[in-house]
Amino acid sequence: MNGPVNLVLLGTTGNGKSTTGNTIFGNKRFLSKCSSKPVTTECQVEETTINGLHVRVIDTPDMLDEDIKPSVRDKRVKKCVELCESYPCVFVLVMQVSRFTDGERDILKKLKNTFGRKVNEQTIILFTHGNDLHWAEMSLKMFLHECQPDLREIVEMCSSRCVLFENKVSDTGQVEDLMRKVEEVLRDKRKA
Ligand SMILES: Nc1nc2c(ncn2[C@@H]2O[C@H](COP(=O)(O)OP(=O)(O)OP(=O)(O)O)[C@@H](O)[C@H]2O)c(=O)[nH]1
Ligand SMILES: [Mg+2]
Repeated sequence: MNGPVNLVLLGTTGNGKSTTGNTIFGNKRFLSKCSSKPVTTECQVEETTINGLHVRVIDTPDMLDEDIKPSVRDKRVKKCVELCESYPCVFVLVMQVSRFTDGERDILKKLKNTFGRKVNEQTIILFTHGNDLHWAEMSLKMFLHECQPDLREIVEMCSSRCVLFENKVSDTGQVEDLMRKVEEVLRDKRKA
């Protein structure tokens, strides 16, 4: 068995971090719900083995929003960084495909301040609400081709490592796509 590797789910509240975690496991490990308030308030770690790779999935509360009280934010960041120290990390930046917010414009800068300047080399962008694209008859490639410059810059900084998830359907193909990108990041990290 290879690993362990930390798969760290990051991003704006409500984008689907916890639900994505549940899709990875194929069952409900993390609390996720429709809510006007943030749902996850503490990091939660769950472990599994996927294709022989020992994976520690770390679900996180939003740590990047500037409206969060600094003392709360610092505590969340400290806990997450501590959890990340143990093993190699792959960061999964969870975004809603149909919604790019002002607060997300400099999300990569915030991630660099938190996890180090090379964080982009270990980051995969995971777009949720994949059915929105499906209904618009658009592929992820088309979406990225037409997306706004700020988002394109983030994608390019992460070497276009993007995956599309629809958490409302159980399709193991999407988890396989994600794991292929995870292997890619780990391979590049070993070469570096
Ligand atoms: N239609 C659709 N809904 C989704 C998808 N992913 C997540 N959701 C819904 O979005 C809502 C928020 O999802 P969560 O997983 O709780 O979001 P989160 O990022 O963990 O939010 P916080 O814990 O508050 O930071 C829930 O109602 C989910 O069912 C998706 O791919 N498609
Ligand atoms: Mg959550």
